[in-house]
Amino acid sequence: MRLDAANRKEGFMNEKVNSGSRNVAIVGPYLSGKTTLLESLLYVTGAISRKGSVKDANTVGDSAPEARARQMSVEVSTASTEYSGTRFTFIDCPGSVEFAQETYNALIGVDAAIVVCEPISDRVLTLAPLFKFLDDWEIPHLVFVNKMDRANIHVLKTLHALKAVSSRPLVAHQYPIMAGEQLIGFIDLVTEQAYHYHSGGPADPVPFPEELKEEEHAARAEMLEALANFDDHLLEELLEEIEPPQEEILKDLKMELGADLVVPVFFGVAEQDYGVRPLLEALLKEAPEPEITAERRLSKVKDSGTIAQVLKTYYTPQGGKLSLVRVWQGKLTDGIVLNGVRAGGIYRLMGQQSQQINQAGAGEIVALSRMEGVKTGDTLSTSSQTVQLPKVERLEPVYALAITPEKRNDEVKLSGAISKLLEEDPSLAWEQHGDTHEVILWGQGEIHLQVALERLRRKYNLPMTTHLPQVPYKETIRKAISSVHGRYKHQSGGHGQFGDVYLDIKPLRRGEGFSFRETIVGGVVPKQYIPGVEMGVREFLAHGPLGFPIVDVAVTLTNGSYHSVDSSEQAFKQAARLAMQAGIPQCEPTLLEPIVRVQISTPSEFTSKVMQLLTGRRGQILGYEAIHDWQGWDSITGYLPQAEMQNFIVELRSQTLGVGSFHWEFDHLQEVPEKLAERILAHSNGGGSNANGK
Ligand SMILES: Nc1nc2c(ncn2[C@@H]2O[C@H](COP(=O)(O)OP(=O)(O)OP(=O)(O)O)[C@@H](O)[C@H]2O)c(=O)[nH]1
Ligand SMILES: [Mg+2]
Repeated sequence: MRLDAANRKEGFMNEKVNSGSRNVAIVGPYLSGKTTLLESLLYVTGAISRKGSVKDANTVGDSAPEARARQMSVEVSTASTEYSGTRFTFIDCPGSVEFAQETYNALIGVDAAIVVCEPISDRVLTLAPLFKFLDDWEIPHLVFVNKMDRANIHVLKTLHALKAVSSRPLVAHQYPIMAGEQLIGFIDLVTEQAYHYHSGGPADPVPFPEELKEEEHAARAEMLEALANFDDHLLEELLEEIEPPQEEILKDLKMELGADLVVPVFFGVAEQDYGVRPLLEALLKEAPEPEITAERRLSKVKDSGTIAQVLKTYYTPQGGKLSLVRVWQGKLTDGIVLNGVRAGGIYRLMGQQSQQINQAGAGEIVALSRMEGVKTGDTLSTSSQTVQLPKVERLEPVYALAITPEKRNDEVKLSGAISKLLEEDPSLAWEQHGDTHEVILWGQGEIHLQVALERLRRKYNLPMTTHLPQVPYKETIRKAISSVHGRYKHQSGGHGQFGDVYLDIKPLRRGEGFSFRETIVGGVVPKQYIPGVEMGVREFLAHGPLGFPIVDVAVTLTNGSYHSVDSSEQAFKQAARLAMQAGIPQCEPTLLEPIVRVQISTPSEFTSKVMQLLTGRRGQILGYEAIHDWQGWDSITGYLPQAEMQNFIVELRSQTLGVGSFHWEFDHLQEVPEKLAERILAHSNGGGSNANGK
């Protein structure tokens, strides 16, 4: 660990002068105050003259109608401002787990992230997946403990809980000054200067509050010790009780934050702009410059041309495509050709507003228009060789709804609109189910799909109705039967129709599918008619007596007869169907249901609850173990009937503070228990719509 940390620090040793920009993502749990913090950052830096609020639905961050309507962020939103001569580009990310893909895709393009959380220790666990992502990608981040004006806050308990979920050491950068339960100021732990907040301006320096001396000293000593773990010189000073110079502390903070070795913590009230200026100061002085992030990301890239990466794709209400990109190297100029596509224009974004610019340099985050064929995560370059920087994995869809256009004629428009929707949001997926013929929209949860459907309505004028997807049940047989007879004889006008077959039908083992053989001797069924027999059998199997496709059966054509004039392939097909129709009901048809294999991740304190959840839904546990690179988390593997998967993610989240997640894949078909099969068949109206009975 120490070696690894030392290596990472290496890249940050060459201290650089402040360059012209910083790109910072604002992330954190749902409703912690990220959009409010962005509004405050824009306000105190003068980018906006009037502060909007989430309640009044007029913030820069939540400008999309779907976000305004819900008072929650549903996609990333970008805004730039200037502070002390440096351009800051902030990306306000949604906090809901259902929109996590947005956040992850954007995070890989920033120099640092502000993790906004509430001072409620019980909720801190919700930060665990985010901290893991930040540390896996080594994205420098600091914590802003917001809402320090709420009742019942516990600073120490919150810090303690935060330390438990972060794999990197947390270092308090400030000591909060409280009056009762209200935050009224802070002591900067580097300079030991105390400040009092007041509305409408920067905090005022005040004399050191002597009554806090002991706690402040303890907090400062803890910070210095954490920093000294990565700096032997500082360690020596501490051991020899030499007061380290402030510049040295700041330098260490910068290097260690930049290398994602430590996580500085700040406190504030975003709604009242408290703590927002100190945060800006820290970002300015301690967050890594864009060049440093680029050096790290491009370490293996040899190309010398322009390189940018797509962090988000938007389809604007006017129908134009905008690709939000981080410029890693070189510059973007008007009409630049990247990956063979000529960019329409370069824009700086401010929520939903965009301002056209002529060029953008390395280290900037801007939008390019009309990059057709280019997707979120793609690396764009002027080189003739393809460059691909690491990109974020696509989150697997875990929640599904079947959708139908309200207006029948809209069916043709649907696939074009959905593919644009998927470009904007790669954590959506869709399929036209082969068995049930439903169009199924897959995503991360109920709200995620609702938002997607609202976008379909608003942007593409495609109102949809939804219903629970049918479970793709199948049928099989339990018993074999020999020599079932099917004879088709038809005389209408001139030419007659004649086919006559005997079939053996027997069950196969689960998963073996279908096989067809013939044991005809003496040409009693001429060769040219045998494909017709197989066709008739297959057609019958597509829709069994219970209403579902039949699988795992073997059919053998053993005997038959023909007529030299009236027989045809068609007539034998009919004869085979008649034989199947007569035979299958005698073979004890049974219902099969799809079983998926799930792998669930959960904090270990919820493991037993999650196992109960699985078994309570007719699931079967195959095993569980600790996740080796994620302390305190378990992975549970099991089987779950697909019929029980519809709301599984909803329940799983409600049992695990919202952080449980799962991967799944189809595994096998299994007989449905008899009682349940009866219920399913009673609901399925003789085999047409086989809703899952929920
Ligand atoms: N008391 C208090 N409330 C705050 C503060 N900051 C934000 N809020 C309120 O918290 C709620 C959520 O704020 P948002 O800014 O939308 O939170 P968010 O983190 O952007 O939410 P999502 O993007 O949906 O995850 C709103 O009602 C805000 O008014 C604060 O400092 N103090
Ligand atoms: Mg928000």
